[in-house]
Amino acid sequence: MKELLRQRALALGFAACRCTTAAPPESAARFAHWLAAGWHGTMGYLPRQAAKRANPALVLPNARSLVTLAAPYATGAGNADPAADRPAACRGVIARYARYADYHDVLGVALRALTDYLNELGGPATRSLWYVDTGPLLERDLAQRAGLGFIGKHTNLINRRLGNWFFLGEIITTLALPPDPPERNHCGSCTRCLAACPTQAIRAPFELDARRCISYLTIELRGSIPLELRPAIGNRIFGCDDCLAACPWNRFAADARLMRPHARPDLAAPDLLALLALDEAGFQRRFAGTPLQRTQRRGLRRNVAVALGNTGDRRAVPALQKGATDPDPLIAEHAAWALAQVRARTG
Ligand code: B12
Ligand code: SF4
Repeated sequence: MKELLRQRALALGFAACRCTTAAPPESAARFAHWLAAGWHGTMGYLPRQAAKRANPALVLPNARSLVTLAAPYATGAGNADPAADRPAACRGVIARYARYADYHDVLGVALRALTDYLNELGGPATRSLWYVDTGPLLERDLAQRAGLGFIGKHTNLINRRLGNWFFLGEIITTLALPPDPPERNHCGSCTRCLAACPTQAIRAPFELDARRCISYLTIELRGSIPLELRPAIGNRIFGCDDCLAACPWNRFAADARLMRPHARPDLAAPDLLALLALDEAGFQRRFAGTPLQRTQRRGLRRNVAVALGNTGDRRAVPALQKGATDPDPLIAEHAAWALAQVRARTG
């Protein structure tokens, strides 16, 4: 049954499919410690669902197995120098994973089909739930135990054959599937990801202070971005890839088979001035169905203001002056900060 499931997963476009038991993840205690330290910042859903994350049996009663799947999203840049990802002034950078239609939707279609297939194989008593990202599971820990890859020092899962540019999805099920052997860590003495991080968010190997991570600051944080972290954000307006791009295992980065038909190359280097000027209808036209919906127009314009401040380009002055009088105090404050940055640089 497991082999049939694996073949169907590959046919649907996943690059790897492994199984583990539904026993609590080994890092549950580390997760509790991380929460206690407050490193999750304002992501209140993490402590709210902490008990479930520490015990998959609370997610699905009588759960016995977990199927874990990898869907690559490499954009073809392989292991390029992170600096090469930074285009010219007045252009922003969107993290690679977000240069596609929303992966929750794309993977959701494939995961639903695979879950239906698994339930068919298992018979009428089988219960299964699928998740991608939003489920109350410690996805990377479970995937490591299933042998799908190992948690790197940047805290993301690395597969020796696929590199680290891939999403994770899971099916949790009442079926008993034979578990695959776990993977062990292969980082060795490499610390390139720690050195690459612009904000020193990776405090120690495997320990990420999310409150400093540019991905958190530009996507999850709703309010004001701490002043001391703004310069390090550079022209990243949604997410960050620097620690992932630094990983040497990406020389094996795999083809984004499942995601490729949903690529949005227009999101690679967007014009910051055009983004700052977007009204709500314009935002929806450009970003409906993409991961950028998460920040909404307000969060994106806040990020764009910071990026324009960091480019130091005089051409941004009129737009930032207008932004500084925006009726939304969040936008006005970030635009005023950016204006001061540009003026300080250009005199
Ligand atoms: C919250 C969250 C975030 C937060 C916090 C990140 C984090 N590292 O936890 C923020 C917003 C910062 C974030 C950013 C990103 N995220 Co995110 N995120 C999540 C989410 C929803 C939960 C993660 C979680 O539970 N964190 C809890 C903390 C405690 O985890 P942790 O710090 O990594 O510590 C764990 C392990 O490292 C381990 N551990 C700790 N110490 C040690 C020591 C040793 C020796 C070992 C072996 C293990 C170990 O135990 C801890 C407990 O689980 C998951 C989806 C999910 N449900 O799992 C996606 C997820 C992790 N994110 C994902 C992605 C793609 C990203 C970004 C790359 C997006 C981007 N380009 O901007 C960045 C990467 C930043 C980074 N370096 O991690 C993918 C990762 C895929 C993969 N290959 O691993 C996931 C799995 C979503 C998905 N389904 O694809 N994310
Ligand atoms: S995503 Fe960027 S800011 Fe976050 S840990 Fe990695 S390099 Fe640092």
